[in-house]
Amino acid sequence: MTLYEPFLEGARELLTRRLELAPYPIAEGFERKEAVVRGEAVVTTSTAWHSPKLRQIRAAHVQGGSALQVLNFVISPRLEYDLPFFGADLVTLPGGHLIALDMQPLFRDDPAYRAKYTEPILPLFEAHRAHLEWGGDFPEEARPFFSPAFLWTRPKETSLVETRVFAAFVDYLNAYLDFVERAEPVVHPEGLAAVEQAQLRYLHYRAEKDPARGMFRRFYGPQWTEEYIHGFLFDLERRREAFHR
Ligand code: DBV
Repeated sequence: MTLYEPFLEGARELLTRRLELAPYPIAEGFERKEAVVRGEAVVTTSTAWHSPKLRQIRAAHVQGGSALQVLNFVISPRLEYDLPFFGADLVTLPGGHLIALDMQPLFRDDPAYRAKYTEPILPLFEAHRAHLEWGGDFPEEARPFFSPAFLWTRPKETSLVETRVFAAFVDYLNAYLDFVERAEPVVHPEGLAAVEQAQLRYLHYRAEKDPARGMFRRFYGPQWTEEYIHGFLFDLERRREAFHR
């Protein structure tokens, strides 16, 4: 078992139990990609589903030995819902572990939005934060996209990832699925337009600033990497026509 396999399997199990899941199309060449880097195979696998309220639930899983493990897991709601994004960036590199876990708000500075989607999870955040030291600086420009419940930590012990981080991941995902269960479609045209603009802003930022770009380019080349980023990881810009009713 590699470090993040239980996270992906745990998510699969929860999502299967709580949602009506269907497979989300993955273009040829993205389901599995392999390169040999300094004698070691680095394999990237993609998994994706959708559900009646969630446009894309997707995972990118990079496995390249004990010093290179990444699970990036993002849920993008359908454009009819004002739900936040679910975002987990679980990264293990030679320098150590880096963990980002959040429900990223569409309208961070709107008090009503905050009351609806952030305040209810603050108790969870506080409970987990007590065991996971703040990870320190992160890019200033990313700040607007994170919620006040952003768990950001660089655990020194792998056992902390397997226990506390895993528990936080499951709790955040369950809390997210509670929001999904209760979500009602937005009906006002201005509301729908605001949701779409906020989703595009976020996904555009993620695609432009993807911290994995350098790594993927080194392993698999620039052409595959750009296609993977824009055609799979953050694909709304390219596919938005398909998601308009
Ligand atoms: N990050 C991704 C995707 C990845 C991925 C799609 C498939 O968005 C991996 C892989 N993240 C990844 C890797 C690193 C990070 C770092 C490989 C290490 C980069 C390196 O050190 O070379 C949160 N991820 C980071 C960092 C942050 C995040 C803050 C460290 C700072 C940095 O180097 O940029 N997750 C990241 C982020 C958002 C998020 C910025 C949202 C706005 O959800």
